[in-house]
Amino acid sequence: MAAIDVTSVQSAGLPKRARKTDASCGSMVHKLFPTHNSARAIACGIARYQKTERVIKVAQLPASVQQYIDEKASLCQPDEVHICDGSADENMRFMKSLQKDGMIKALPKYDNCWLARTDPKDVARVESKTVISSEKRSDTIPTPKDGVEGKLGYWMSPADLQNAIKERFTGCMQGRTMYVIPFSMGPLGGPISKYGIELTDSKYVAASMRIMTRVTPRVLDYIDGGEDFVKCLHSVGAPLPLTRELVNNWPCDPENVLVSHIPANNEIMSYGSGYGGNSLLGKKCFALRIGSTIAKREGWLAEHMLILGITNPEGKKKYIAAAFPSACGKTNLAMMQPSLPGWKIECVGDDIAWMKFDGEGRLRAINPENGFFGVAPGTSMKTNPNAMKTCMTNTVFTNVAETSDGGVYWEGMDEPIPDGVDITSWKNEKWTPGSEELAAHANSRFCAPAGQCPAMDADWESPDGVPIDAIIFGGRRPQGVPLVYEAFDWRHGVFIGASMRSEATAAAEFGGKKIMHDPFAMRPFFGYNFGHYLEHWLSIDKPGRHIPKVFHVNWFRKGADGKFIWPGFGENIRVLEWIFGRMDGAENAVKSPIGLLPSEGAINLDGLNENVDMKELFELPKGFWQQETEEIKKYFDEQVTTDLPTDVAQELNSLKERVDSM
Ligand code: OXD
Ligand code: MN
Repeated sequence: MAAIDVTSVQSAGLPKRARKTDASCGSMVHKLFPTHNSARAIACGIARYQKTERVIKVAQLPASVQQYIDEKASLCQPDEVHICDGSADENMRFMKSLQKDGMIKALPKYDNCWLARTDPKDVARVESKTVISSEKRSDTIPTPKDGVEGKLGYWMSPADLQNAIKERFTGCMQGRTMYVIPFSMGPLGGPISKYGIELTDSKYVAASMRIMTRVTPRVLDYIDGGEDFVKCLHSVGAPLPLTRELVNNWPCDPENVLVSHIPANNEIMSYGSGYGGNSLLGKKCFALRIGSTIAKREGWLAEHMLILGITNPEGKKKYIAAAFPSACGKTNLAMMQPSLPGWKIECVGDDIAWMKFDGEGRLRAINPENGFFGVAPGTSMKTNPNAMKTCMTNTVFTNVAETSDGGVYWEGMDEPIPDGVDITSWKNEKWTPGSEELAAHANSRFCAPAGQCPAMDADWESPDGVPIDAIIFGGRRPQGVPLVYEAFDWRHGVFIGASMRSEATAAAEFGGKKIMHDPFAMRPFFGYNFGHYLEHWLSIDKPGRHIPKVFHVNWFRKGADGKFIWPGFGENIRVLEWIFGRMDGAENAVKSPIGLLPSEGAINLDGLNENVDMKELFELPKGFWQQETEEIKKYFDEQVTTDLPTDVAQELNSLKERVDSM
């Protein structure tokens, strides 16, 4: 590593507070970093942490990691650098310190559970400020039709991104500590797993990353051994002294949020938000956006999918991956308690699947995450008892309401509020049942360790992953789309994924009930041009591979009375039973213009308490499907244009012909 002039470092890179204490750190600097300079700032921080028992020194890190920290510390100018060891002790120190800062509260009703309230301006992913940067625009997004706004991601040129980064990140950590988080996505050392280093100035993020990923210094050994790592930089954008007043003690800079990705460097830089997918960079940024670009290069799939194991009453087991847009009940499905006797569902993951073909041509999937960042409202002992049991210990809640007896509350929790117990809303205001305001924000979350879920599959941490026999696509479709149908083949399945649509979600900044296109449930998460992504999916079908069957489900169809026709939740096992049978070679499907439907009586309704109008549930109104094909055509023509693979265009034409002759 080349020596750099210390004077230039002092004037350019060193944080103010470190500059003041330079003298006291001098000898340490020389001991740890005989030639390397801006590491001086780092060394000052390290000196402090040497008082604790577990100390990892920057100088002990792999050179590539040192270099990364060094570069970003020079830019962000933190006062201190702390390398996280991921231990429970360290985490407890973080929690106590966050509590002291008024950023979280203990929830004494449960065991090691905490509540954070955010600035109400920082409550969701900010898609409009999420960008991918590449030399060529067309590597990131398809070129939309003239005069049409592209909806398949945002591109930023490398030069513009550099300016935006400089503007935002220079000095953004002054007065704060930079936490270095070594983390693994997937079981450590597994053939599908990948590693990351997140640098953040938020202890809340450090604590949440410890739940959501595997945070351990052992990651550094793999990097030292030659493994690459994804570079993740995050700042809340609130250097000290503060220039704006904190709301709820939640530092952020909502006006200047930027969540940026550079696939060519395996790099993520996120500024201004402390919330969820904007700041827990292992999740959407790494596992999906950067992950999908790595997967394309290396010939595998990084998808917004849950993974579940399904066992029939005879003890036969299969695994399914399923893609649903946010807020379609993915977590509920992944942990479902089946209503049919003898059936068992076990959870491998609730949000993301990394899938790779093994040497025998089987598609194997891992859940790269280690925790659940689940939407709280609507979760109850009735809808998802496993999630409720999971989040009663070691959980960080964000933006839920609080009860005066030290517990949490949200819409749809379905639990009576005991007499004398008061509720404080996510906005920190007194809340009474029946109030027009929400008690919990619609995108309020529980962040809980996956290992605590009673429904976890025995193989959920298998490094080689579990074999996938079916892929399900789904959406929230109040009209026209039947409960379930099967693709004719892989190519048709790819088309079904490409034409997915669903009602908007609270997880992003959109409101309302608009039906949005959300191909593969990946619209906010594509790391590269959607047309190229489709080519990649089509290329999966190679001789010698066991290609999964593809299905589409819709639990959300409404009847003429405006009510859901299908009861959903644990009753969805009836649909999975049919899918299981199809995977197993059952001949109980009939051809329809849109795909294969369950033949009459093939969906088991035994013991179903409600009277379900199966005819209405499976009806295919010609007018609806004509309009649907028109919508899909318009979307492809306007958004994907010349990047649409011919195979997908042909599938659309065939669907149109079949629908026209209905
Ligand atoms: C999520 C999402 O998982 O928005 O948070 O999809
Ligand atoms: Mn998701």
